[in-house]
This record gives sequence, structure tokens and C-alpha cells, in this order.
Amino acid sequence: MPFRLFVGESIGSTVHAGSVVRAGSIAFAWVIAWGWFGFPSEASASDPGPRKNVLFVISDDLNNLLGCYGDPLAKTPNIDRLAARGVMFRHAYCTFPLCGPSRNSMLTGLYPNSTGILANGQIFRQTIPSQVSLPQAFRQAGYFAARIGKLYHYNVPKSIGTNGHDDPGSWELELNPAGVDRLEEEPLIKTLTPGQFGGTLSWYASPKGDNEHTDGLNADDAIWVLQRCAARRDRPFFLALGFFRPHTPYVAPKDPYFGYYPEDRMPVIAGVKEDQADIPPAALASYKKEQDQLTDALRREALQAYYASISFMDHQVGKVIDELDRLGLADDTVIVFTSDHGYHVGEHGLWQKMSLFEESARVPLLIVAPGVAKGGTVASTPVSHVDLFPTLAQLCGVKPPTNLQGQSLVPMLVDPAAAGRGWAWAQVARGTQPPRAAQAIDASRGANNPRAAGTPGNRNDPGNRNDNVRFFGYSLRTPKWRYTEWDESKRGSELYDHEADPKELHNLAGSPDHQAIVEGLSKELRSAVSATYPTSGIIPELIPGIWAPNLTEP
Ligand SMILES: [Ca+2]
Ligand SMILES: [Ca+2]
Repeated sequence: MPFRLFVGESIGSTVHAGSVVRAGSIAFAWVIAWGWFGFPSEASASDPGPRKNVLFVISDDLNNLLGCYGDPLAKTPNIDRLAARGVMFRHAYCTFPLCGPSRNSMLTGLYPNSTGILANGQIFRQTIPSQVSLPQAFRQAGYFAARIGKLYHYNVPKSIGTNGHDDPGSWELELNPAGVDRLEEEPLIKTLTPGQFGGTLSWYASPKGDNEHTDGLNADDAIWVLQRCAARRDRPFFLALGFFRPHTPYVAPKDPYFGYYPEDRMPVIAGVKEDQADIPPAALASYKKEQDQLTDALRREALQAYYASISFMDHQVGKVIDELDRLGLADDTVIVFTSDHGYHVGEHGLWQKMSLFEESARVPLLIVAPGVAKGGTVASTPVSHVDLFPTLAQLCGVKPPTNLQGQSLVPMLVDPAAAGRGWAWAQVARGTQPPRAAQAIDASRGANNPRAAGTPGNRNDPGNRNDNVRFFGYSLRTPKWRYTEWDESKRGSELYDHEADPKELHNLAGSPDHQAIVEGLSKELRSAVSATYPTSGIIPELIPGIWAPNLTEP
């Protein structure tokens, strides 16, 4: 029974809905019983063929240090190959540069102020339990939806091999391989904080081969699933593949990946002290004390291992794409490649995530959409992870929830010059104590002094000191500007001109010449913030006693 698309520009067409089979481990029965979900259906005379599959590939803590994004050192031939087959979004951003909030946002198509997930270890089923997730919408449309590795949050590396903080409603099949990086090598890992590997800088050049590491096994499992999907082409699939690298610990096979990046050729960021002089302390608050131990030699070692982990992960991406091609699935499969957020490797004196600078908020985003997008094209308008749900729904004729907050990127896939919304927005939280009453910012309240309240760069200034009560930084990225407000500018603001200063070294928020720009962007930012809230205007809170998520902590 064919099914007519309800999305305007129809790209896919028919669906056969399947019943649900759950499997929580590698041992499972590959049983698909065919049936109907009672999904609205109607015969279509102009049937353009079977619905597209989706291969959704996400890396963890990967920034844009990739060949296709112009990095001169990165060896990433497979991700570059994907860029050559599709559209590369040059200015794509996460909504919150931390695994859990970002992934909950991306996979629900809602900003963090609407999911209520502003920290790790929580899942949207605790705040907005009836929201339909991206893969769940595909399941409801009859797709086979599978997860391999990290899609929702995991504690890395401790939760590797488990379901992590997963959402069982999103998948029919979950595979959680664990390799030597998790099972054997932790005692060998070099770390800035003894006994810790996931939250602190840590690395190891492993003598073991690709297929003994978790991400190698993830790729092998994806190949296994693709082979079975290829044998059942009457049912489209949504295969989500979440690699763990280059998240810390940066563990990857020594050969060949560490050899690509000789330590003495790894760059160290210079001029940090001068750069920090005009940065509000809240913007630097993701700094971790243990990083005081970093010498230039250690910085080079860490960067080598980060790059090696990227190349290792890239090779696994290549294995999966090769198999997709070999199975003849490529023409019928939309491929997405992204990361959950960006990552600092020393810019502004920062490492890791949780800042609102470009390196932390920006993500790689490649979309291969056969028959829709031309290969090797670049879209430069700012786009967001919240745009992925409406995009994939449109490409595949899947009915999305009505409250999604992003835009479809299909216009940019068709014409990379399309401007779309024209901005992207990200937030981050500071402090851990319960927030003040969560309320939507009244856009009319835009008269706050946008200049820094405290002395820039002085962490001891009382106006800047983190009193541990939670507040937010909000950042707006337009084609030319990044504009950031900390605690509605009470704890500082930042303005960077990306045409003149792509490294965001010169904060212009206090510059008399830029006050009209600041005022305009502040209004735009506050209007964007208003659009991140649910219609209630209230950030959803954790509902006590509701469905307990699978918070596996081995
Ligand atoms: Ca992450
Ligand atoms: Ca600066």
C-alpha cells in the first residue's frame, strides 16, 4: 500500500511499515514481522521509487580538524570523500557544546531550553517523555531503526559496551561493542588526572589493530547490519552509527595513525595570555585545573593523539561507506556525518568543550543526498544540529512532530547559496547550583548594558566570580559575527568579526565603534533565545519518578 508524502517537496515516496523487534545485545534474532501501523496512506500515481535509507554517522568530540574543512595536517581521506559526494556545511553548530545536552537536542530537534536537558546523565524522557525522537519518527513511519555505539549520551569510556544513557524507544536494535581500549588498555593510558580518562586529557598509542578497538568493532557491526538491510530492500533503514573517538582517552592504533602526526610538527597555540586579556572569565570557565600541568611537550603529545584518533575514526567511516557502495545501497541512502560538538586544542588557553568559541560550538556537517544535492558543494550559511530532524524527515517523507524548532536544510542541499534562517545559536551553562526560576527572556528587556560587567580577564573580580549558581551563556553566529552574552551580559559579552578575525582574538563588545552592531545583535540574540523555549516559556524540569532511563554505570 503506497503512502503519499505530506511534506511539500516530495523526495521519497512509499513505505512498508514493520512491527517492532527489540534486541539489547549482540545476540538477537533477526526477525521482522510485516504489518501496518495504520499510518495514513494513499495511492500515488507519480511514485518516484522506494524511500531513502538514512546512514547517520556521528563522531564524539570531533572539531573541524578535517582535510575537507581545510586543516593542513589532518589525514581524513574518507570523510573528505563524503564531502566530495555531498554538501559540506561550512558553518554548522551544535546547540550546546556538551555530549548529553547536544545529543538530546539534535535527536529531538528541539533546543536545550525546550528539552530541559542541560547536563549529562539525563535524557529527554525525564522531561518531555512523549516527545517523538528523530529515529522514533522513522520507526513510526515503518523504518528499521538501529543504533551502534554512542548516539545519546555515554560516560566515555566507562559506559562503552553498555547502552549508556540510551532511549530504548528510539531503536529496534542496539549494538554495544567494547574493544581493548575499554577492556584492557585503561591501565596503560597516560592521563593528567590519575584514574580518570573521559573528562580529563588522556591518551595512548595502542599496539593493537583497528578491529580490536571499539570503533573498529562499531564499523564491523555497521557493515553486518548493512548487509542484512541490503537483503531486505523492501524495508528502509535508519542506521545510526556513533563512534567514540576522538573523545578522550585518545586511544588509537599506533600504526599507522600516530605516525601520521610527528610530535615535533604539532602546533602549539601562542599568545594565549594576550588573547585572554579581553575575554570575560565566564567564557574561560571551562578551563580545568589539571591542565596547569600542560607543557608544550605534553600539548604536542596530546594533539598528536587527538589527530591520530581522528584518522583512526576516519578509517572506520571509510570501511562503512565502502560496504554501502559494495552493497549497491548508495543511490538510495542519505548519509549524514557530524559530531556532537566541537573541541578546543589550546585556543584561548582552552582544551575540550563547554565554551562558546567557534572551535567548541562548531561541528563538521556533511550531507550526501542522492538525487537532491550535487557532490562537492559547500553551503556557507550558518546552520544548526536542530535542523537535521526536519531535513531528514523531508528527504525521507517521514512525518515529524509539529513542535520542531529547526529549519529543513533541503533548500541548501538543492542550492548551496540558499540563505535559510541565516544564523545559528548555541548555549552553555555555568555553575551547578539550581538555577533561578526558569523563565523565557522577555525580548523587550534588551536594554541591558552589553558590555562586560567585570574586569575582562580577571577571575578574581567579584563581578566575574563564579558563585556556582547556574547561569547561561548564549551565543549567536551570523555569517559575519559571533556575539555572546553571559548571564544576559551581566557577566560580560563578546563580539567577534569573522571576516577580519576568524580566530576570535579581538573582542569588540566594548569597542565604541561597534556599539550599534552590539545593540542590533543583542536584540537578534534575545529574539533567538525566545525561539528556543517551548510555547510555555518555561524550561522543562526533570519529572521525578517518571520512566527511569537506562543510566548504566558499570
Ligand atoms: Ca561529545
Ligand atoms: Ca582576545
